[in-house]
Amino acid sequence: MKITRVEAIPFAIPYRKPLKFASGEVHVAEHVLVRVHTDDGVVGIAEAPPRPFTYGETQAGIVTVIEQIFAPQVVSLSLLERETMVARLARTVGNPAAKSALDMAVWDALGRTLDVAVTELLGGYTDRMRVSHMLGFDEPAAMVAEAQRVRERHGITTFKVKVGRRPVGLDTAVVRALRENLGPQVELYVDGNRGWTASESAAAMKEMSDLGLLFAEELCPADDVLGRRWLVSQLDVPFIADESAVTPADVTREILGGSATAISIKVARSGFTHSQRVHHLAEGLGLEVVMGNQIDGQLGTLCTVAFGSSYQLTARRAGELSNFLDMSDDLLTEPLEIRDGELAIRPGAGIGAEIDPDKLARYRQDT
Ligand code: MUC
Ligand code: MG
Repeated sequence: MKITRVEAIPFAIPYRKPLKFASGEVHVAEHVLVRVHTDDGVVGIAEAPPRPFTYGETQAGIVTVIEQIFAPQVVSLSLLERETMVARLARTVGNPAAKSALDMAVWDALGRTLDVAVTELLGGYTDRMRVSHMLGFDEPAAMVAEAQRVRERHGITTFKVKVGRRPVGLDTAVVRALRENLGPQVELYVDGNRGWTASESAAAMKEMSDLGLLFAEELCPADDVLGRRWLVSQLDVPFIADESAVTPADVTREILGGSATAISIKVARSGFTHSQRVHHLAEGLGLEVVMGNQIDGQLGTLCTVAFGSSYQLTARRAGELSNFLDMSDDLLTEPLEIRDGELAIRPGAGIGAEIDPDKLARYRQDT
């Protein structure tokens, strides 16, 4: 069970349709495939999606920090010494996606070694999640058409709507059009990626007060401390901290400071090990949790559903598991399928994913 080698392989797969939101846009999935090899001949895998506009990481930076700092710190550790690994990686500040991919590849390797699914190792609550689809910026008619297409094809009935444009009417018109065209049954919530001020957010939420929203997420920056508290105190829906609450300490600060009342867990930035800590904290605090999406490919999505299916609290709400639908291709031998609005974990050991060698050869950027 000893780690013998860690690979960090940059690859690029274009999006069929770019995803646009208040803090950035993504046209090409420029991710890093992480492979952890052990002395038993087992290989664990995970992917790191760099999000420079949210966490400051780049694809080249992730490859470099893994190759130069993290790989030497974990080689020769056993897969069972995960807390030692966490402590060693913590000597380097930041780099959440790089650390998380390494952590998840280690869990995948452990599952493969023991012939147990990661979901069972973590908690084994269920084997599937309802799916929430994220709608990026566009004209109202195009966003309604996308939601209808996704509902028809995949049975998805929960939608997260990207907001944060100016004037706020651009976005409130979209949410109203979605409610009018999709009917009262669908679940709708909004994510501002810090695009609005606190007062713009309050005005927008007032304008949408008759639309039956489920949540509001990161409408204004958490660093606008008093403005955000003022906003959250007047809302009658849970306010989700996403990019402002990555670590258990962040969650504690945001929740106890009154700047959020619910949280998003993204395994792409807290791996399985730190996501467990965040989950346990959320459970203790009595918070609602949504499994978020860091614009993951299929491998990252499998990691999200593996974690989300592990606990009652994370499986309760629809998880954001469908961004891969907009990618032109992926690396897995067997593509993921969302059926009747649900995504199931893969049967088998670890996270249950295999990389197609031909696809990896086509998309990798280091050869
Ligand atoms: C989200 O929930 O904010 C956009 C940037 C990112 O890191 O994740 C996405 C979705
Ligand atoms: Mg968000």
